[in-house]
Parts: sequence; structure tokens; C-alpha cells
Amino acid sequence: MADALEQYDPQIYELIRQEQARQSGSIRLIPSENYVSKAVMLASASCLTNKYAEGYPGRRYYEGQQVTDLIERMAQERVKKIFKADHANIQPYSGSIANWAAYLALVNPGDTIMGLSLPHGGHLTHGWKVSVTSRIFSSVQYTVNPDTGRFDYDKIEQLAKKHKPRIIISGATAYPREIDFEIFGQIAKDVGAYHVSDIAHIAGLVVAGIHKSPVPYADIVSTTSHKTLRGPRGGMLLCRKEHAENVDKAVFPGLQGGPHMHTLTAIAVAMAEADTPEFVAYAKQIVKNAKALAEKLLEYGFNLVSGGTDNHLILIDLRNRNVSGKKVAKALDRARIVTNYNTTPLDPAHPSDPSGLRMGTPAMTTRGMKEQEAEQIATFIRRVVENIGNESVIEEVAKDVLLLSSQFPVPEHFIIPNKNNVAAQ
Ligand code: DSN
Repeated sequence: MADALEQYDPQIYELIRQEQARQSGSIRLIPSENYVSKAVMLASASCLTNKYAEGYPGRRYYEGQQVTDLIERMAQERVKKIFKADHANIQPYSGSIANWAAYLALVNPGDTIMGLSLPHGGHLTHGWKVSVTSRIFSSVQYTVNPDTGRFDYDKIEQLAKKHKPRIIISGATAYPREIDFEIFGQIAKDVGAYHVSDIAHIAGLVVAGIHKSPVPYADIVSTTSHKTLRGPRGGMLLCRKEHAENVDKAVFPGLQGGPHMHTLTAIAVAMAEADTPEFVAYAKQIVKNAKALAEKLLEYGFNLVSGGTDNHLILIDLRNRNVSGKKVAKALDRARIVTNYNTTPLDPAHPSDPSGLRMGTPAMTTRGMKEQEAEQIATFIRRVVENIGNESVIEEVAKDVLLLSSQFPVPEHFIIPNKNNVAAQ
């Protein structure tokens, strides 16, 4: 396949090659990114991209579904198995669309939804003011306790009692602590709301049993397939039987047309990979690495929102360093360490140049890096932050990062062992 691309479109081929070199020659710490296996990559690049399959297995609007029906059913079964869910819809094109579908499956435009505010770690689609979710629904936003950086469940309950939302959303994109989904479920029940849980970031940790699953406590669980779960880019919804029909209708024909069958195929492969002891060990290592990185950063005097991490991500509040998140993210990028600038709770700065820096360990862990390397990365980060503006130091760090990267080659061809032929069972 690569040969065909090289011959037909050498320019794009070359750009892909450059991106591959960037991904292998840097340490990627964006917590929502990862590397997929060769099997997932191949499924994603397969002939399934040629097929339209509006509808669901056994009830499609186009013919020629002999194989797609089998693939989608297989993917659904694998998702249901690893998440212990009654029903799975794996057609959403992304996590954002999955969230929309969850809301529209349960409530109507104009109803009130309540989610975590974006600067406090939520997601745009949790009702943040620049997202259309805040125009289509009436939106109430809860926050973390700014002193602890953690949820104050009593305050969340008070807010829910005051506003009586129809949906309460649990889940986050920049919250470094374990979330108590049972309490969220109870608060929702007490105020007569539905509970939608968005576990896009921590899905891999949930599957591995490291964080408690929201499946027993939420009406609908929304996730992506590509972050800690290490599949292709996509969205998924899990729910109890009672919501299955509404969820399916909300996705198709409510919000989408034909599903991206090549993505569903790759999701099926990734879910088989996630159903292995190797994946559980991987997920445990993600958290160990994040903790090691956090501890070293704390030792170096960095301020971490909530004081550390329970999951795959860390949020540095750079205000005590008198440098903005954007400036540090850009300097780190020049040093071949890829992070993203991010708001922190009560951030006085604008989101376009906030005070925080978000980083996570899923991708570095896929490369086989462990605590020792996480600590080494913390030293690189310290050197960059302490030498902002000194390009020769940044160049030195870039060389050290390249050296470390070369010892942990990108698992472009990594294959999850399938000794027990788990996928075939
Ligand atoms: N963009 C994702 C993230 O980086 O967290 C959330 O959608």
C-alpha cells in the first residue's frame, strides 16, 4: 500500500513520512493521543472505507452488507464484553457526536443539561458557552473546588438541586483524579435527571479495571476509541437496554448518515486487543508513569492542579513560574516534547494563552517507557521551563529527547500477542 502511495502521490507520501518521523522523533505527551497497533492501522486503511452501510446490522438501507453486518456485530459484541454493557453503538464519528447523540436520546432541545465547565476540565460539548450545546440546551456548569482542584460533590449536588437539570454529565478532559461515578449517579437520581458519563479519556483505565466503571451508574456512557483505549479515531455509546432504541435512533438517522465502516472494523480489532492481559498491564503502566512524572515535577517545584494524578494526565499550573502555558508548550515542542497548553481552574489568562500545560502518558507508555523514563522526561521539562528563551539549551534538550526516543522505537509494527486467540473466540 505504501508503495502505491509513493508512486501515485509522492508529495503526500513524503508528508506522511515526515509525520511518521515527527511521531517517532518526539515524546508525545498529549493525553488524548496514542499509537495504534499495526493490526488496527491495517483495518483502518482497508477496503471497508469503500462501503456505505446506513442503518444497523440486519436493517440497512443499502445492499452488499454481507460482511459489514458481521463486522459491526463483532465490534458491538467486543465492546459490550469489555465494558460489561447491555448495548453498544459504535457508529458515532467522534466523541463530540457521541455526546450529542446521548443528549438527544434522552431529552429535548431547550432542556437543561449540567456539565463540568471547560476551564475546570470539562469538554466543549458538556455545555460550554462557545459550544452549540449551550445554545440548543440550557446549560448549567459545575466547577472543581479551586483550592483542591477536585470535585466537591456536595456543591455539585446543591447546584443540581437548584437548577434541576434533565441531564447531569460526569467526565472530563483535564481532570487528573478518579471520578466517583456512583455519587454522580445518585445525585442525578435524587434530582430526577439522567446521568450521562463521558469517559473518553479514561476508557482504557476503566476497561483494565483501574478506575471504576460508570456503566452501572449511568444511563448512557459516551467514549472515544482512540485515547487510553488505543483504537482508531471514533466515538461509541454504551447503555442499558431501555435506552438502546433511542440511542441508535439519535446516532442514525438523527445525527449521522453512513457509519465509517473502516473505523468500525479497526475498533473491532482494538477491542480484541483491549481484552488481553497485555492491555491491562499497559493501562497499569500508564498510571504508574503519570504518577512518576507527577512526583518528579512536584519535586522540581511545579504546581500541579489537585496536587498530582490518579490517572493518565497531569495539569501543571505555571503561574508560580511566571511563564504562560503556550510559551512553554511551544518551547517544549521545539525540544521534541509534545504537550498542549490548557486552562486551569480559575485561570486569569485567556484560553488562547492560558496558565496551564496538560500532559499525559498513554503514548509514551505504548512505546515501552516506564517510570525511569517518566522521571527523565520531567528533567527535560524542567530544563526547558527554566531556560525559556535560551534556544541553545532547548536544542540540547531536543538532542537528549531524540536519544531517548531512539531507544523506544515507535511501535509502528507492534502486534498485541493473541496467544489464546482471544479475538477468535
Ligand atoms: N480533544 C480532546 C482532548 O484532547 O482531550 C477532547 O475532545
